[in-house]
Amino acid sequence: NEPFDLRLPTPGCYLDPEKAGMDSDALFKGMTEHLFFTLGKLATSASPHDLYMALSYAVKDRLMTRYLASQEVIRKKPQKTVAYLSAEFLIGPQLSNNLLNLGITKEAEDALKRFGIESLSTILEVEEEPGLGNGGLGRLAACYMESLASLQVPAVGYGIRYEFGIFNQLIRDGWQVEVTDKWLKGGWPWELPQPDESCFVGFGGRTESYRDDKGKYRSRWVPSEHAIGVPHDVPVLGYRVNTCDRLRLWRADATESFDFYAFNIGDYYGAVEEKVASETLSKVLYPNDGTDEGRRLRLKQQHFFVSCSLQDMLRSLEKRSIPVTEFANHWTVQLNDTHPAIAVAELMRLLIDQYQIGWDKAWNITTSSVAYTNHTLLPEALEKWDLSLFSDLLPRHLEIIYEINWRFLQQLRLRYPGDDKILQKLSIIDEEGSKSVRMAHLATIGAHHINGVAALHSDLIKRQLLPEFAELWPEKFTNVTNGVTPRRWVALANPSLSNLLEKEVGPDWITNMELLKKLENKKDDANFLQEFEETKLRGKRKLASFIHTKTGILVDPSSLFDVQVKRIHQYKRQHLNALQIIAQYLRIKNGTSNYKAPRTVIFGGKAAPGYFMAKLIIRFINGIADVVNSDPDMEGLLRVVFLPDYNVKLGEIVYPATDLSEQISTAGKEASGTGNMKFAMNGALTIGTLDGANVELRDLVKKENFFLFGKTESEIMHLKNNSYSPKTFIEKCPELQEVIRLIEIGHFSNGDKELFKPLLNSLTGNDPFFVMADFEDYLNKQDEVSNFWNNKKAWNKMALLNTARSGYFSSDRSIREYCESIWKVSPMPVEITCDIEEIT
Ligand code: HBZ
Repeated sequence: NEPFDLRLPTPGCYLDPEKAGMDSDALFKGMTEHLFFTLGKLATSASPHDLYMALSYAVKDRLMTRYLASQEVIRKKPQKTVAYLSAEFLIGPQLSNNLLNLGITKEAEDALKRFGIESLSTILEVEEEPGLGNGGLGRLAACYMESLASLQVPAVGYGIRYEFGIFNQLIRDGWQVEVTDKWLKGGWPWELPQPDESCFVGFGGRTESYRDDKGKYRSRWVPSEHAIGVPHDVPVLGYRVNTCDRLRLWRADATESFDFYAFNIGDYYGAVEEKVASETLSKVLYPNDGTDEGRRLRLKQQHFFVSCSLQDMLRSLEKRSIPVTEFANHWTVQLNDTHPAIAVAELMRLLIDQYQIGWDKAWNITTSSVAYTNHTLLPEALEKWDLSLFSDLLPRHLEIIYEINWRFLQQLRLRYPGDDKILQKLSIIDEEGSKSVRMAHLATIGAHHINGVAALHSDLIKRQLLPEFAELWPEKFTNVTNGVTPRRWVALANPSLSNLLEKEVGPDWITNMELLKKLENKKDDANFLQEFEETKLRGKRKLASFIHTKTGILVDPSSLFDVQVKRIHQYKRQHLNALQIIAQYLRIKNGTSNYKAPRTVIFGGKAAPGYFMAKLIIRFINGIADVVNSDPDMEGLLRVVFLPDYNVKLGEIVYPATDLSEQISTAGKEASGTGNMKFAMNGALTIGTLDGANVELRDLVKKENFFLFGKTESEIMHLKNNSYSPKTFIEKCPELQEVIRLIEIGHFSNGDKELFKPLLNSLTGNDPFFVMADFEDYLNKQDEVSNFWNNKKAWNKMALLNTARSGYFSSDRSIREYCESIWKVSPMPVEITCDIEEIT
């Protein structure tokens, strides 16, 4: 393994690869040059945004040696590379992360001081985050890229460079208002456009057969439309290693040839329309995190980025003179949910039509390289495409899918002779109603592994979602429990906790979270627990000040910070939390003694713009907040806050400031959850159901350090199958009746009795998410929470044990599991040396 030679003319390449160029003088110089040459500004008139840009460019320069060295290593010594295909990468702000991973945060602070900036946070605050994802799934992809690089695994993340990411959320009169996210408006310094590596993608048209050179009949696609994918690469540096992987995001451009043709025939407007249409492709992220709308443009987006990515992988083999038949030895392709599942058909098409490889060989290559991660069991979220839409847009892919399906069904016929039911059930084509293509079936048939994202979820995939597939191919089905990166979610977000951890167990916990187990020794050490509490208080003060600035609400950092941040969804049951707040409000109002501890209940999260109930839940929470926060009786006892525009940046403020983490989804509905992990690492206690990764979290932290409530998945199933009636639960619970009555009379809607009716009707009608069934247990558990809160020593001990025992949820562990059991790839350290003698 030859070391990368630093003498290549790369900026940020200095004599000592460890240190040079990384000191504050060099950073200052780099910033000054970028201010002058790149931004056209004088240091004397630079705004904080200018300084942010200058520092970011200077830091990006310092990634380049590692970035190029990492690519060079793969070129020289071919080894299997992970291709993580995801329609979303919610990467968050880049500057602080890159400073941390390079190990030059202090140096950057010193450089900034010379521009009169006393605190790095002034600069970090002006950074725009790219909101290229909806929630958990997109953020998971970002954590995984960071862990891959930190574990020195060669990897490329492939996705879409949306011009507009997830909308920004405003709250107006208690309602969510969506505003376009113009993350690129001030320029984004972290990307490297690579127009020379653009790819051509077709859509529509027809297929035709023709005779090849050998006289053999073949099929080919004649698309009617094209788009060009221009790669925009974002370097992803690992923590204190040389590996710098790549996130390759495709931007859609119009094709010039078509424009010229149109110009020639004088159809100027037609040409412009074509250009507008193909540039619309990567315009906007679909803001749905659950329901699948089955929109034409979305299928186009999926095919667009998948086709570009696969062409890019194949091209990389050609460049290295590796035969494409070796594809599976060089690329392992992970599908992040079914959004990139068209890859199964597209890889087949490229191999067969473009590279003239026979079906069996192509199928073998495809199924040896593709694996699929499922993130949901919710039927409305499973992607299906109308056959008519599919054949219109991707006619050749449909032919290939029919062939895949036919061969698969033949296999089934042998195994289950005469059983047409099972054939219908497993077929890629859903024949019911208007026919459609089931993307989960395509992915399952085309993949060598299918994994769920938490133990319970993976189990339910086998038992409920795809039982016949699991019986057919038990060896394909596996679990990889999600994880989150401790670099962003602890080291960056929570510096005071990190300092304490470092003092106690040394610096290596950042890459080996299991070391935190050592903290268990401190669980009865009053001084240590006090220090631990101090770190939490610091986080709470910061959040309190943020809340005040953003909402005008004053909250008390010594109250219990009870937090639920995640997308707004009925299954996540923010309304269960809201109802519980009303019950507490009533207790205080009624002067009963069972209100136990002062609380600040904080919510954050976006609702899909077309999801009426979710938007009504936001309005409901704000209605409650208005009443509670303006009532003098609540002073010092209860506060309710809805934090607008929850995103990665805000998450970094919220997690360290939380005492109680709300993970209260209906059992069986939340595939994993990842917020639950971030909270636990930062020393929050969880109140939660036995759902998703909560199950594993509770096992790890031990049941006495977790507030469990609610029906289990099998109890929920039982209720469902035995004509569940929420009324029976309401009748048993007088407090719940009072809560409902108060909403009915319009107490939280200025007397408007209609506003929350749809919500109440749902809850008291069929209550699809079993809110009524779990209410009483939840309320009782909240009392237990309050009792513990009143015993600070006990609370701190439990909180410490959560931090100490949550190391399992590091995404490093998840990625190791993917590498070993699914991808079969190993780390490949990148060496960089520089012979000073030779240079001078
Ligand atoms: O993926 C989430 C799951 O709900 C959550 O339980 C899990 O922890 C997380 C990571 O595995 N799923 C999503 O976030 N899903 C989406 O954001 C989504 C986006 C576009 C869609 C469908 C779902 O069309």
